[in-house]
Amino acid sequence: MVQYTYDDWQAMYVGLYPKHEQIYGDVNGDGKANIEDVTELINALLRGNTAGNDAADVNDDGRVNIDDVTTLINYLLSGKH
Ligand SMILES: [Ca+2]
Ligand SMILES: [Ca+2]
Repeated sequence: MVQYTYDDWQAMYVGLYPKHEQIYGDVNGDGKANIEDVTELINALLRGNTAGNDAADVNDDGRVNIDDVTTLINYLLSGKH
């Protein structure tokens, strides 16, 4: 039986799940920024569980709040995505 080291497992994991580039405003992580992300962001705020979701901090000020919803909506309306 083959013995795998930690490094082997890590290499395999990285191969299976390459670090994808984070898409601006992609709160739900489906690879696109759209109205669903606004919904997801609002729901996350209402649930109070926005921790650990960097994408939820749309305006990148270190906090997740209603300003990020506004920023995301403005970004989507701007058509720059
Ligand atoms: Ca999305
Ligand atoms: Ca923010």
